[in-house]
Amino acid sequence: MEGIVMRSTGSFYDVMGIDGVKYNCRVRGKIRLEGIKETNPVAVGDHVLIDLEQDIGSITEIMPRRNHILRKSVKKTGHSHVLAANIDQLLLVVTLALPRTSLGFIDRCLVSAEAFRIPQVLVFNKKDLVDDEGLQLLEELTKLYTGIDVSCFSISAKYDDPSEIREILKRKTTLVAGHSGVGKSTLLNKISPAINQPIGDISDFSEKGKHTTTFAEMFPLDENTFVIDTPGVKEWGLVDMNQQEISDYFPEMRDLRLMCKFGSRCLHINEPKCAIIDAVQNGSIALSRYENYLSMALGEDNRK
Ligand SMILES: Nc1nc2c(ncn2[C@@H]2O[C@H](COP(=O)(O)OP(=O)(O)OP(=O)(O)O)[C@@H](O)[C@H]2O)c(=O)[nH]1
Ligand SMILES: [Mg+2]
Ligand SMILES: [Zn+2]
Repeated sequence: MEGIVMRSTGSFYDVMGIDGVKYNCRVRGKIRLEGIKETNPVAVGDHVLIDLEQDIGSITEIMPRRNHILRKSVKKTGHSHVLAANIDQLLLVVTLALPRTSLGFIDRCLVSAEAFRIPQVLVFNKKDLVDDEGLQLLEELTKLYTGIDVSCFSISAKYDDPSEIREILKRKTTLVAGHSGVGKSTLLNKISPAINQPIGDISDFSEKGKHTTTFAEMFPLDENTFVIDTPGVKEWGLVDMNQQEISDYFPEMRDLRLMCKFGSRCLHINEPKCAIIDAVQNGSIALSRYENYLSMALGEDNRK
């Protein structure tokens, strides 16, 4: 029978069969996807074939993926983790307070999604906790990211009506990601009480979340509408990309970089007549974006 992987624990999978029933499955034998070294061969969102002869189903085949999104494992070198397969957009939940998401983290997530050609949406959550200074920053960031075609929303998932966000989910499969404690599960529960995910506290000491959601799980909202709640991540390791490629994944640099004197060999670090450096100096490319570009191009660590 054909089905979609709704939840993965790494050894067990919940697969929704085309009959609408959820089956608990394991992977039988070795399933290999060509060219990818992954810690998890089967991901949430995968279309699979299952064999239901035993009391526990077996996943026997993964159908070709339309796309997937990977994050490099920061602990194990050379390993990548598929966050989900067959998705239409990434919804990145970030916060300016409790915990504070860094712009470096935001840009790494956006670049990763862009590398897999997955459109991105930014949700600034916990608006109720933001002071006047924070509200000004929120306004600036909204302007910055809207300017590079990332849709931005600000909300307090705890108190506000999320209908605007529900609207952009329609007829799409959306991967919801972000640091632990930013309110991903709170937002999804508000969007649909049927989701009913557990919610965690924020540690008083570190002001960080407590990794309440432990496995990625997909929930149906309406017909052809799915959302995937994921465990919070601390760092977002970029998958291998060469230095030239990185500026391709910054939409504001993509066309401009063709104007650099050294053309495609320019890495926009300190080369003469660099169109990107000029644009940073005249303010048409945001300094924070350029600094995060540099940290990625120079291969600095992912913890910023
Ligand atoms: N003040 C305020 N608190 C919020 C808001 N949204 C979520 N929270 C709180 O933030 C804490 C963490 O929320 P979760 O929804 O569990 O966060 P998460 O992103 O799913 O975290 P992980 O599952 O650990 O990745 C809870 O105490 C929520 O009540 C908000 O808009 N305002
Ligand atoms: Mg959660
Ligand atoms: Zn350049």
